[in-house]
Amino acid sequence: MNLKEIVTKKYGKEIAQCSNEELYFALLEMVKEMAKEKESSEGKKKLYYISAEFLIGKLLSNNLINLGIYEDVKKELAAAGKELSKIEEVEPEPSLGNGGLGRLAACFLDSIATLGLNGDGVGLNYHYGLFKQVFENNLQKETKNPWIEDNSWLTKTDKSYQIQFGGFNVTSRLYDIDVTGYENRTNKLHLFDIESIDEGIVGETIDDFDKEDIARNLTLFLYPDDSDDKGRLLRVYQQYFMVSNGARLVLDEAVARGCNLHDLADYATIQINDTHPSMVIPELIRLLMERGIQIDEAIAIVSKTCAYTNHTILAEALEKWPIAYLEKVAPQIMPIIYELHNRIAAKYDDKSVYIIDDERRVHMAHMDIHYGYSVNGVAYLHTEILKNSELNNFYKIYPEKFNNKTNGITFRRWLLHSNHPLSELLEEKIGADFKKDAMALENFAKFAQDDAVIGRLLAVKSEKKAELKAYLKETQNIEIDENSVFDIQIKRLHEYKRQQMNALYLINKYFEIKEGKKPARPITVIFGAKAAPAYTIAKDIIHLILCLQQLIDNDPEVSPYLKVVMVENYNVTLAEKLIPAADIHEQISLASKEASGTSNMKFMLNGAVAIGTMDGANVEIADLVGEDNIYIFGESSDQVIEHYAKGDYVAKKFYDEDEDIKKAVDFIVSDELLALGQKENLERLHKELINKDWFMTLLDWEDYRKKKDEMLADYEDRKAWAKKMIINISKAGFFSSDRTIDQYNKDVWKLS
Ligand code: 26Q
Repeated sequence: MNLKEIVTKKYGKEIAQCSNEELYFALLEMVKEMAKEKESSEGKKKLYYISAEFLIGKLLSNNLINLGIYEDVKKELAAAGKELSKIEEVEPEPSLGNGGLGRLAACFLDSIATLGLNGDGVGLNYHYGLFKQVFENNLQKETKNPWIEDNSWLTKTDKSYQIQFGGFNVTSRLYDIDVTGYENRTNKLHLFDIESIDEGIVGETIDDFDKEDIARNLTLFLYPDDSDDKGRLLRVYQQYFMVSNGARLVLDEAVARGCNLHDLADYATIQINDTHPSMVIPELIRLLMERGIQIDEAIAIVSKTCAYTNHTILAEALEKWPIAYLEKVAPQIMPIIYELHNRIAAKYDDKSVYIIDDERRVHMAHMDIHYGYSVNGVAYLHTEILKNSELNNFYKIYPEKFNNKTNGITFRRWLLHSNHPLSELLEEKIGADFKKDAMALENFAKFAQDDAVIGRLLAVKSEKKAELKAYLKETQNIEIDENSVFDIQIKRLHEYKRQQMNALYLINKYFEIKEGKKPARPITVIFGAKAAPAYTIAKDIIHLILCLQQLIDNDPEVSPYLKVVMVENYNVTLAEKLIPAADIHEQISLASKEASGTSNMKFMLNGAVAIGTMDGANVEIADLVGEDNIYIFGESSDQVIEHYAKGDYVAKKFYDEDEDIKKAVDFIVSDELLALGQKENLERLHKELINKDWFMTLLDWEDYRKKKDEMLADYEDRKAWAKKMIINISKAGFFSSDRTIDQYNKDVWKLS
């Protein structure tokens, strides 16, 4: 049925008479119907991408684009006096992920379907997404973030399992979301839920529910960190629930396709997205044994079926669950984990590769590496660090298992959807090939000296800046100047990502302006970041930025030249507005700490220029665009790793010896800021920077400041800057997730 017919049937009226909400629900129905027609059962072997997070974002426009009907629907609505962009706003965003890892999983599903591969996602149906962030008194507060409505992208299926936990069991229910490929097949995102979930037990604040009542709370929340013990235990329950359901689904579907379980690896491959789903290994072994397969063979089968992706080198982020937790949650898999451990302990003396350590904790990543067939990092540098330092002891045992898969992003969402005018300009100049073959963007490079194209490109950027201005005014009552330089840093708030370094730069700029040294053009620095609720210093950094924002807004000497904005509740929807509007993007993590980063790729594709360290995928971006088209600063990963090894970085020395650093750092506890903020938070952050600064902010600060000033000066040569934009866009093709998925398929999954 077309939209008109659905609307008539559903509401008995014309499109013109419908509310935006009614039209949204009608479109949802239409998209689901069309997506269904493209479902496919083709392919003997099937991929299961199992992940605790799928940060899919809003789906309406994306599905319309992928189904090839976006323009037609837009026109049909316009003819009835309706605006598609207004209807988009009705859709709640499913924030089913924390950040990069979850968004990557969503981009991957898009590319898997777009390449026509037989592969589905498996995860959990959280009723509340990542908390909604609100600011009160310049502090972050967390509130609940519902997204499921009576009518949503979820389709209830008839699949259901009995999942056994220590002492009780629950009934699961599978819900599916269609994953439409770009002009290709429809795959599925399978989200498991429990039948007995009870949203009623959640109070006003997100922490206010009975955390022990697993049968009613299991899938209520996505966990933002591992800071409190009860929450941690709940997370283990979630993980086991996810993998037990996932493993059963894999086996059922394989059998339905003619698999006899001995040949499971010919029918299924499971990509484990970080260690959150690692229990799938012992669970699958257990289920195979239940179905009559001997342990040796069960282990061998699973070891040919599971592959592991690592997303972090921060030791504290590698999951190690106490045996006591696993015993409580899923005692039935413990004998298998012991067996897997004993086989390793019998073979190797080196305890660093054991699965169970002396403190009786299970190292999830170690289990994945020993009993999976592939281990990959997510950018060249990251994989090198895994091989040569972090996981070197494993690399020595299994060099053949290690491989790199540099992350990517789906151009459907991050170009075609979020930046229509740029897509149109590209299509006009280089044809439509880039939509399916991202490397065709290279052809845009030949316009680097073309004044007419430069003019058009700068006009596109201005248009997107004006759109962002209007959006922030309307939704957050924030006023920005579209003629200023837009410098944007959006990512989770973490000390290693060093938003605090950007803040110290701003303090320094504030001083300069006060002293009469005015920038060539006003600068607008925009932050977007959520901090994990229990991550104290991260919240203090948000507090500092919000206080700075207020201080500068209220200072008529400074505000005409500098504006600081921390947008509230940064999420995928906001990213889609912010990224196309950026002139400059900040990728300033301490070298060796950011596994890849993916916003760096999105910005580049949208014609923004990076200031960054040689970290994560920045290294590959720098290689591709060349040094004229990126602003690199700071110590290298080798130097940083050496500082950690020697323990020779002392923040206090930089503070004592550099006047500018001292002045900027001390401003955090100045009377001006204390008048706007909380003493406790600001003092804590001040102390942290001087006495600890684990991520070496002060080490790179001077270099950062120089680079940024150089960059802002270069921005004034608009033609030379536009050339940098063109080179960035034309080299972005490598970062299409279609390339990443093609490599996973050729090297790892080998689907036909
Ligand atoms: C772990 C235990 C308990 C509770 C929460 C967690 C948890 C949740 C989310 C641990 C890690 C995450 C997310 C990690 C993440 O997003 N990593 C990012 O992955 C991106 C995709 O590969 C990379 O680009 C980023 O560099 C990396 O930081």
